[in-house]
Amino acid sequence: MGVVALAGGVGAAKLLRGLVRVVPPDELTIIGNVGDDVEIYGLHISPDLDIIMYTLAGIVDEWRGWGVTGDTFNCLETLAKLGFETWFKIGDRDMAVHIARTKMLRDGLRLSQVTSHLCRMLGVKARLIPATDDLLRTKIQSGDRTLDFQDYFVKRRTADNVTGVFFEGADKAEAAPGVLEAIRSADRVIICPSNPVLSIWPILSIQSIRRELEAFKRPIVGVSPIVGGKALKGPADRVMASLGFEASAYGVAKFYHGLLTHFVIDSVDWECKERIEELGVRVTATNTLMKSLEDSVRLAKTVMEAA
Ligand code: FO1
Repeated sequence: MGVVALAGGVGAAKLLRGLVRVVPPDELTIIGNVGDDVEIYGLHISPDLDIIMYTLAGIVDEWRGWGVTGDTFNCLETLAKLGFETWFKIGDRDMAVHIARTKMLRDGLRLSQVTSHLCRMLGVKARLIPATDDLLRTKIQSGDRTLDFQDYFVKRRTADNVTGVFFEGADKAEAAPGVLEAIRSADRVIICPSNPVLSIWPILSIQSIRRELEAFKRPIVGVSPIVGGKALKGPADRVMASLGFEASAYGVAKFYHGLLTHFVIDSVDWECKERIEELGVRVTATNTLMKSLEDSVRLAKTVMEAA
């Protein structure tokens, strides 16, 4: 028995820092998105896994939500002098983690084994597993162009109109060791307040994970990342609207239709409650903003009590 959380980056990490204070860490398994992973300077970077790992290790740069607090950028500055592109801001300490990950992957370890090692060394007690050890990359379509995720997200600052999204490798990707077993033995699954299209869909695009969740007989509790029609962070509202989903808490519930049993929405969205309940989903309305650790703990408790 335990809790499984499906997680993207910053929004998920904020809920998870509360959840680890409400659920015993050895009962929590976090399944992290790897669709955002990217290779830069020959290094394997797993942004969402790192955001979660740094947050739970207490070393995340709170202001940016990613990277390591107080990091310096000497390596990046030298790379710029050497004529390399430096639009992806990797700090020196962060760089060390990517070097370590890449070295271990080259030595033949799987991403799930590497992640487990990094978490242990950084003092993260909850179990963080990448959704898959196989190649899975989120691709953004904008008209007739196809962009790599980080080109769209960081380099081009989400300026392109998203007309389609696909997940390269999803048809062949297997769930990483431990993922299906964790879901099977969980007494609830939480879908963190991450971008449904860009962060959670890549996880759900892995057929074995989707099937396991569809067969799951206990509560699946979502938390809306959209409040008052606006994404708490990032382009979730614009992406949902441009793909034909309503950019609202209702739109998110509809997106997860068939999976969700319970949904936690913000109190400002109370007028969505009835429509969401018509989808057969029980709704809890509360303050979902997580500005402080106390906010995260309070929301985590609400999520645990929702079902
Ligand atoms: N996000 C940015 O907006 N700009 C960056 O320069 C940036 C660098 C970066 C470096 C390492 C890392 O682990 C994450 C980084 N992120 C950066 C965050 C990340 O790319 C996105 O927030 C996620 O992929 C979306 O969840």
